[in-house]
Amino acid sequence: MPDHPSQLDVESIRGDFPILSRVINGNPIVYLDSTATSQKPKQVIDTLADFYRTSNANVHRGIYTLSEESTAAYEGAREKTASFINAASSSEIVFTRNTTESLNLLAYAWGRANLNEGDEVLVTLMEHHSNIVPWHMICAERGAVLRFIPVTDEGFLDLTDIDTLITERTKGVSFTHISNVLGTVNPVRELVDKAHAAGAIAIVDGAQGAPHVAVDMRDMDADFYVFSSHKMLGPTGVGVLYGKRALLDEMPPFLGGGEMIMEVREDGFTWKDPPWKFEAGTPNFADVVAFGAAIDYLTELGMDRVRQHEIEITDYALRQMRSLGEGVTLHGPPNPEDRGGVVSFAIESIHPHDIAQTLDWEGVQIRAGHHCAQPLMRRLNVPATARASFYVYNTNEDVDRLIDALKKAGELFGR
Ligand code: C6P
Repeated sequence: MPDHPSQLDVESIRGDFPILSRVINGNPIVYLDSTATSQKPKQVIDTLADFYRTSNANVHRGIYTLSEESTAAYEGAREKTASFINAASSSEIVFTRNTTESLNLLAYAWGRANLNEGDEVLVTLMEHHSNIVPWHMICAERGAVLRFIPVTDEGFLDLTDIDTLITERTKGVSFTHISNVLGTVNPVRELVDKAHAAGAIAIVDGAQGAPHVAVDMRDMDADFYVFSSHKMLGPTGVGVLYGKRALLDEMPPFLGGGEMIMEVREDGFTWKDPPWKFEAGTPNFADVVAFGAAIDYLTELGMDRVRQHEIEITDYALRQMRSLGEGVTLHGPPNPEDRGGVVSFAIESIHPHDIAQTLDWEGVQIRAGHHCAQPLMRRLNVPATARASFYVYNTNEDVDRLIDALKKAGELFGR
């Protein structure tokens, strides 16, 4: 039991995650890669299996019982998603495959309609490739220019020149809520307000935001906010695109096909209202329904408690890593309150891939690589980092196992 009602009951949470009883290379698993994808509680796994066992039928297409049940469950998950992020209406929630697809949808549907020669899109140097590459592609197509907000040595966005970076040429500002490498929690509302003051739209990549902190769309005022189910205890193959209704109304559809139309004629077609106009073809309804169970699970835990737990475990991890002494570099802001539950690091004379591999021998699962953030790697002047990340099921004992395994790796590599 937790010491205080404001704390997560992590022991009981761990009991919900079957994968945490696995043994890897002779050691109980320590899963420290939730930034890449989270593990799934039995409530989500069971919802998915039960859906296929009892309610499976295509949505929006049938007037028979099973299809009506399936449609109600799918649209019910949309309602849950809307209330989880305090959207004004469930019509502002479009289901996609993942964050990447949500950002591509925006780049193409919004970008083609709104970007012209000489216009600018502003992103940051700490973006994941999925918030850079689609903008490169659409800017090249439209003759627009992609610009970058720099990053300070401490791992914050460098907003010194922000008023010269955001100008009347800026049509969109797209930035991550929380960095998947540095953990930095960005000043979302400040950037949203600056974008709006210049007449630009604000797009927030919430892939590492929505799973870890309470988000409120009406408070944040972003025009679009995107995230992935699989990083927040839900199944793979479900992404969310939140958009303000007026913008979703204005924006043309991205993919065309079944179920997004009102009428198709030989000389053209008309489309449905949002969100359905952006959901062409059979959606991933079974996984969306299970995503609804993930939202229920997180809601039950309480996002404020989730955030507090991550601050505490990150604080512990940063202190333990610092105690390893010289030769250990920790990337990102020093204060855990300024960051999410992700710690990227380097150990002098051991390649990050070697760190990850030797940790695996101890059952400790971390990611090493460029984390799909090559411009940031160049800024940090490293080819890659080792990265440990934490979620609701991680404990200080997991951090201890990480530290022990790092000490062993150090000995192995003669440090
Ligand atoms: N980052 C990581 O290990 P998808 O793959 O579409 O669900 O999410 C893409 C994405 C977008 N933005 C941010 C900030 C992200 O962290 C990610 C995914 C994983 O860091 C996989 S590369």
